[in-house]
Amino acid sequence: MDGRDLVRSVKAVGYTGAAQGLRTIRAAWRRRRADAVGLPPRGAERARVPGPVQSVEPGPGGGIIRFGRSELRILVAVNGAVFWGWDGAGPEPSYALAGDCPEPDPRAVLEPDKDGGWRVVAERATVVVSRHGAVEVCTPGGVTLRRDLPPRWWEPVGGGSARWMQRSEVASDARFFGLGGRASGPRLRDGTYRLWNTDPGLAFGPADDPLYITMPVQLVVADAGTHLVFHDNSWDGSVTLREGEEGAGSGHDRPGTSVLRMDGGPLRCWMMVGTPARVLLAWASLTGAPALPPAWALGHHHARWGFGSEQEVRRIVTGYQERGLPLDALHLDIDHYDAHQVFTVDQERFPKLPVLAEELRRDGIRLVSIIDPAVSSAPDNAVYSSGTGEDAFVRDAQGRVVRGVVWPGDAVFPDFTHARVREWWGGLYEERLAQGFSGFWHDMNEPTSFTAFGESTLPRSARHSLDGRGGDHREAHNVYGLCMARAGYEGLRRVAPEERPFVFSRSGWAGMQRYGGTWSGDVATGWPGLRASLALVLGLGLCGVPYSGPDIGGFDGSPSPELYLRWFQLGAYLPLFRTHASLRAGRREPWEFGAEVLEHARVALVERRRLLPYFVTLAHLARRTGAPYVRPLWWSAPEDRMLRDCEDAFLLGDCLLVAPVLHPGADRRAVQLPRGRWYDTSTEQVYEGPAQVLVDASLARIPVFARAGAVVPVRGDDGGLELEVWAPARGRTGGGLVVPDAGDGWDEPEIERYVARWQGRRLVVEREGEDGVSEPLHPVRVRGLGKRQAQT
Ligand code: NBV
Repeated sequence: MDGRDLVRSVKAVGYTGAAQGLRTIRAAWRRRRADAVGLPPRGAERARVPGPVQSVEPGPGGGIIRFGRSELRILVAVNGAVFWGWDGAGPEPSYALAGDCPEPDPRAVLEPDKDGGWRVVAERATVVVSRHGAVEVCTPGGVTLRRDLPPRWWEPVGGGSARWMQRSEVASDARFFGLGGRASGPRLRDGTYRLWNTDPGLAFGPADDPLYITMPVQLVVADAGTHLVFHDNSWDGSVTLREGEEGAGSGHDRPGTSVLRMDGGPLRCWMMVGTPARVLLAWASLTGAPALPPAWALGHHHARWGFGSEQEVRRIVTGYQERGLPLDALHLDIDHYDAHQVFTVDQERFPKLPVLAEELRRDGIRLVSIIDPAVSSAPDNAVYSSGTGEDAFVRDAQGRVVRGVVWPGDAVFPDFTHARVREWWGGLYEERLAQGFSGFWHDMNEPTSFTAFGESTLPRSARHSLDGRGGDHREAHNVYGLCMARAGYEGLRRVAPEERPFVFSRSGWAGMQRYGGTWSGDVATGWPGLRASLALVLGLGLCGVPYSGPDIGGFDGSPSPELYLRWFQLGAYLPLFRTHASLRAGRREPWEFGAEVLEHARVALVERRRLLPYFVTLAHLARRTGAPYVRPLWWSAPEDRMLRDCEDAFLLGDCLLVAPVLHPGADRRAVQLPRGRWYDTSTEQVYEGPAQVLVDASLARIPVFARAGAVVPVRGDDGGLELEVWAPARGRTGGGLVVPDAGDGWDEPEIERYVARWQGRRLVVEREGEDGVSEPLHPVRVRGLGKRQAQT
């Protein structure tokens, strides 16, 4: 057992008592025994490479190239994405893809290349395959974006899934992002990143890896272009990244490298090239549009493990109301369950939950429920009986139901990779709706099962349906949370068809955005934790998951008033704006940190509420385009190397640039501004980018800039929508999109398009429609006309 496992199990025991400790010891032995008999022994292996090219078979969008010891299938799809798979691997079946594999592009054809190689020329990329199986993807201009060397396999002599390794080269100036939620990011430094969803067990900091969401998705940004590469394989694996080095004009550049090693499963990948926006659009068209959260989920949420009782919930809500602080959702953690059992309520401490929920709802506050996948195996547990009747629980290789240990004690795990089980589970949300809950917070779904030693998850030999194909936990582990999210989302669509489901899930995989979002998990209280939480949101957005946010204040411990406030100010500009903490941590209510913090937190809360229409617009645009709300500064200028390395600020949509304070004691901070004119939103001072500027960052605020010409939909004093227009520079125009939707249903609001332009000395704002221009549909407030040029 490694030290972390030990601490983790001691901690789990600490929360739930000594009996739990014994259970975790028994569970660890059970797990070890299950794998000893259930996993194929690792015997002798035979190494293999593709060998020389032998023949080709052109087909739609590409074709098949046969080598001595393998074959390569290439397909360019109509959305511009390129697929290739070795050893007969095709795009399906896949847990990442939203639907059927996209149609092949009929214009992409396989043709001979130099030196006995082959190539497929498509509109956005050319794929060149050497006669030994190296695969190179180039821009239409012929610049190489990525070069995969011929892969290598190690096959068990007695049969079974082969391990494999794929080494790739990228430009020497390239930067790596993605791989799911990585606390050390957003820029992924040299190192090895594991692909195995993991509950770190303890509150984590930037050095902890892997975490709850891993994905074989790399977003690579280089001078020559941006590409996203996705290895569609859910097995355990690792990626070793090494940034390249430029030879300062000597011509001896060293390329960046990525070495991907997988323990099994298919060697297949998708690649998309173009601008970041184009790449994310293609990614969303392949893996699905991000679910649209209901408008209330874009407001402020307050949570805590240990609210404990109806009285405590009322005390907190009154605390918000008496101080006039906006609150949109309150979350109930596992302590509202009866004996920690999912889909139950402790009737003593919450005797009339539906009544409480209804009262809160009338005050504009929704209740959100935690949902753990593990079901108590106590014989009188109703979910256990009904699941047993459905044969819903994961079994081991001998056919026995796998028993683990989670909060309720001995527990069993639904096999979410089975359609029938997903349907059964989804139906259980009806009970939650009847209790008055409006949103769902999926936890512990890596899945986590406490063990005194070894990995805190299910045995690798545990059997899963994998939607009829059959397989074991080595393949199912990483998609467990994704399939649970699907079960919840689809169940809610059935039982409450009129409302947009709100589901956010701690674990997940490529494609999880179809069902909702995620949050940071148990980020450690401390300044490094604050920085890690921004890294996670940015990195996940680049993997196609636009809705997430941290536990403001950190999960454990007690933040200093300054740290709490800085976290709060950052959180106010992130999609999920939620304060949360552990049972044993200090409080997280804004009034617990003194009068000064309360006043500054109030400003952040009020500003978030004012920006709500903008967040709703960003949510709609994310659904339509795959573009995350929170974007790195290089989003619109990936060729700007300074921006590529800038990790302490972000763009919120097209209009705003947010520069959080991530270090203690700051009263000013430097901000790297991209090209163009920017206004400091609190002083209206003008700055011309590209530039590095030094701005005030006293405790009262974090710097936020508006792009000149931006049209930001905001909530006016009367609650109606207003357009805040930031004056474009003279001679320039501005504009933006607005999606007016204050609801939580399925009505499709029409997108409004606005333009702002100078007419002599007057700034005119008009709505542009199919039938010409018209008056804006909302009151307009122009800002930045005072135009005070700052000294930079
Ligand atoms: O359900 C309790 C916590 C929850 O508050 C937290 O947000 C999750 O990430 N949960 C983890 C389980 C306990 C962790 C020690």
